[in-house]
Amino acid sequence: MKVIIGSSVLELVQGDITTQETEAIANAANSGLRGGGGVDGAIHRAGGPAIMAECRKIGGCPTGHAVLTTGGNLKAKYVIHAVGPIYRGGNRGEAELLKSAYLSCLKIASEKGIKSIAFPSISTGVYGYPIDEASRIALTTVWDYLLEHPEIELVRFVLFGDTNYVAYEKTLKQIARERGA
Ligand code: AR6
Repeated sequence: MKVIIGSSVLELVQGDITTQETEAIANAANSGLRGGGGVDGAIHRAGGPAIMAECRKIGGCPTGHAVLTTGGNLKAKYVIHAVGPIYRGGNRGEAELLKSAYLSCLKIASEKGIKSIAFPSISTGVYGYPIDEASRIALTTVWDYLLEHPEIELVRFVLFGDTNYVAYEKTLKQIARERGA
């Protein structure tokens, strides 16, 4: 599914983020930037040791923020490591932190002149964020940002598996309807 926002494209695809040819891909990292399972593990495996070497130098990243490294052996030139919140019921500032994780990535992309970026569904795996709520935060944050930042031409959400894709598609359709798009 694809939506045009101003002069930019917001797109949902089902697939593996490590094979994307966008200029940057975002990672769902932990605050120690130590690598792990899920999409983080997949990105480090596919991108090779140069990514971890830079993560070690950077040392860490607070929840709700993001940092940039090389893409190593990936097709993407950069990885933007975002740290989403662990979901603890929803009353511990999770929504703001998740929004801030996406915004940090987008701001880094704008500053670096990165025109295309792919996102995984941050926090909805090991970190347990319910996907209906998380997808609404992810998609509204990106939508609002693209309205103000035409320098980013493409944002692609790469959803792992059918269920995740369907959840994002449902949310994006709702948002588009609400916004008359
Ligand atoms: N491409 C796209 N999405 C993927 C891929 C892939 N190759 N592999 C998994 N996903 P998670 P989190 C999806 O757990 O919840 C790690 O250990 C997955 O299906 O990767 O933010 C880190 O080191 C899910 O929809 O990230 C942290 O410690 C989404 O990516 C912690 O997990 C996010 O799931 C972060 O947890």
